[in-house]
Amino acid sequence: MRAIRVSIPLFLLTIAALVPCTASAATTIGQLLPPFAAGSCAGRAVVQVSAETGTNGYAVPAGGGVITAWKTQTGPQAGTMKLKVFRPTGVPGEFLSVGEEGPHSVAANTAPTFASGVRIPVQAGDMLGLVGAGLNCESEYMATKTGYKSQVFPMGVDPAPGTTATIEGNSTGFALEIAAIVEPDADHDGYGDETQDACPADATAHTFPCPVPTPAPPGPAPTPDSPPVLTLSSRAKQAALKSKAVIVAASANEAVTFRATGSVAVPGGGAFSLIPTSAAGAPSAKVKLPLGIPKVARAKIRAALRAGKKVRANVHVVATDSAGQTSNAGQAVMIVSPPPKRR
Ligand SMILES: [Ca+2]
Ligand SMILES: [Ca+2]
Repeated sequence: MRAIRVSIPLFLLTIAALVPCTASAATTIGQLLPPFAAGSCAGRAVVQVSAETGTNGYAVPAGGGVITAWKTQTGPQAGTMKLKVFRPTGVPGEFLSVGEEGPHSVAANTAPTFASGVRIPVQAGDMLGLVGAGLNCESEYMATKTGYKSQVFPMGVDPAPGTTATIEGNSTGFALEIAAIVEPDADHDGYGDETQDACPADATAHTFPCPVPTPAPPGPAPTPDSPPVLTLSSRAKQAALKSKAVIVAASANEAVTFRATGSVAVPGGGAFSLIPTSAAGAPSAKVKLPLGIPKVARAKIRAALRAGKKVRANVHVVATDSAGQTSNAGQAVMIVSPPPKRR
């Protein structure tokens, strides 16, 4: 890079001509000032870390986006130019190479724009840089313009995208001849929403036809708005000693889980709990729920029946549907002696 400092007319060329002034939300960063014609660039990577107050900065503004075009200019020296985008890593002097485009040949005294195939997703705070070889790649400002600061990487170091590199030194009063268009990228798909993304609201597509949104999957089954209707249809008299259980028959108008409990009162022998049981029931299906009679109770029942006493069991069923709504019902069952065996 240069060493000679010369005075340059201070008419300031912004790059407003790079894009027509429209209502678009695209932003131009960087600027093209009169090229420093007395010096040429030697292929060194440079990043512009600040610009003079009141001029167009070289950093990506809040919101980030995608660089979709860039522009440079040179004076009497022709050569090649490559756009670089750098991101400070937080380590002093260290930058991540975010992206690049080029190099392109640039003829003397021209200011070409490059847009074909340019697509560099960027974040707020990313900074423009370049690698220029042979051409006038920067503008020398007056020594008082110390707001312009660039940082140079060691000779021969041009960090590939995705790699980091550390600068070798600083330079003030010089502005890189580089500017870029940053388009918004609301869906964060890496395609500029204004010229590259036909589906700016869909991160899965950037070309027509945009996918048709698929309807939301069906939700859970509608919640029953009323508790189940529970019906008990147990035999009123049961020879329960033979089956060793009091059998409850239950049904409901919807799918439920039955839970049956019960007790048996033995005259002169006490009261005993029956062994609870549970079972699932399909809509309107009769389900048999055997409530086991404990062995000690069976002996008492057998004795009571032989003495001609009446033994009664009380059973209780709770039906619970998928919504957690419940119904319950009770029934009395007489426990009787088994019919006499035929000879
Ligand atoms: Ca997009
Ligand atoms: Ca998209």
